[in-house]
Amino acid sequence: KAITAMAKQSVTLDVLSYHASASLDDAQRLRTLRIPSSAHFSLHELAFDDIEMTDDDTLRACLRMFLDLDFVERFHIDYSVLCRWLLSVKKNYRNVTYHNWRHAFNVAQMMFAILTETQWWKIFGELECLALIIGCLCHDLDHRGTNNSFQIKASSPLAQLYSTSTMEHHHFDQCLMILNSPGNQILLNLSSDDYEKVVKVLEDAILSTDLAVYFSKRKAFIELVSEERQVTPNWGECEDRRGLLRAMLMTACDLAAITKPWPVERRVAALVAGEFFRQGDLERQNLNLTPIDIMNRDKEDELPAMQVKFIDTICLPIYEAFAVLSPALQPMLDRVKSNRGHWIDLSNND
Ligand code: 5BB
Ligand code: ZN
Repeated sequence: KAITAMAKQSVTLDVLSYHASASLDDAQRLRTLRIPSSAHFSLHELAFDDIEMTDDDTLRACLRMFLDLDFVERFHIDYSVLCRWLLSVKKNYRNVTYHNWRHAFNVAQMMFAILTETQWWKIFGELECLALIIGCLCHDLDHRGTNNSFQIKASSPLAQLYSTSTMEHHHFDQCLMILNSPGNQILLNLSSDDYEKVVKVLEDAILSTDLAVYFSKRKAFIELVSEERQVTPNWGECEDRRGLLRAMLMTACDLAAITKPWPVERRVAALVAGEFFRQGDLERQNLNLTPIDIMNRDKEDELPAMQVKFIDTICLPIYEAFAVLSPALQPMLDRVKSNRGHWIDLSNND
């Protein structure tokens, strides 16, 4: 698997050349838009749905989150630069069915809602909250609608660059590139100490969205929750505990479609399935492989049963733990269970 330094450099250049910054004109236009309150957009709602929002609304909602969490004042973020950075982040998502800008926006909104409704923002402090929100917005940057195992099977340039957490390393790279692009440097006014801390937390947050990382940390998290029951103010003093909680929060927000009211969950599941099936088509056409069941269009009827398995093996454990940590998060768990009932019903009706 090892490649020479020179080959790696050319792969790096190939991968990095996709990056594009938003235009100054677009940023100036966004800068002049009025920003409605968080209540106007229902940004504190765990059952939030973005379906009625325009793209401009999603950008204004992001600005509202930055303003309400006090990031703009606290970190002396230049507002025009923030507008341009947001537009660049949005622009570096592709038009894939599920892993697009709307998914990133929904994940960030869920992080905002959890941090505010549980008051956990006090545990993390402004610096880590900033890294978490940036992390959510950037965590799937330049996703191609294909997963890590596809990159490996296709020997894609990305897989040559990173053999594990392939896509997640790439999302983080893209995130740093945008943060370092002229006119997009929202962290420019942080001290070099604070900058390094934010980038470290950001890297950890984005890499934590690899499900393999979730599985590796889950046991420790569930043990911690069974010992501690609730998040107490002294969690703020223990970096290990906070780190584990941040990683699990990223997964809980990433998978949060499963915690939404049934009409939202049903709609989003169809988008996930559409993206999986497209990867399956590519595997058949380009790699001459038979896709696994979840990516095989011929197995579409089994989708409800797959969702039940997804809920039981991946989702229930994490939302059960979060409902223990904060009663404010119980509604998420309740809706996962209710959605499970709907998927069970659908899996029986054929
Ligand atoms: C998930 C792990 N994967 C490597 C193999 C398949 N499984 S699964 O059997 O639990 C599965 C999950 C099977 C089918 C699925 O969707 C069919 C429409 C899902 C599934 N995954 N369903 C969902 O509603 C959602 Br949301 C997801 C998450 C999709 C993103 C995958 C990347 C996760 C990064 C944390
Ligand atoms: Zn994601």
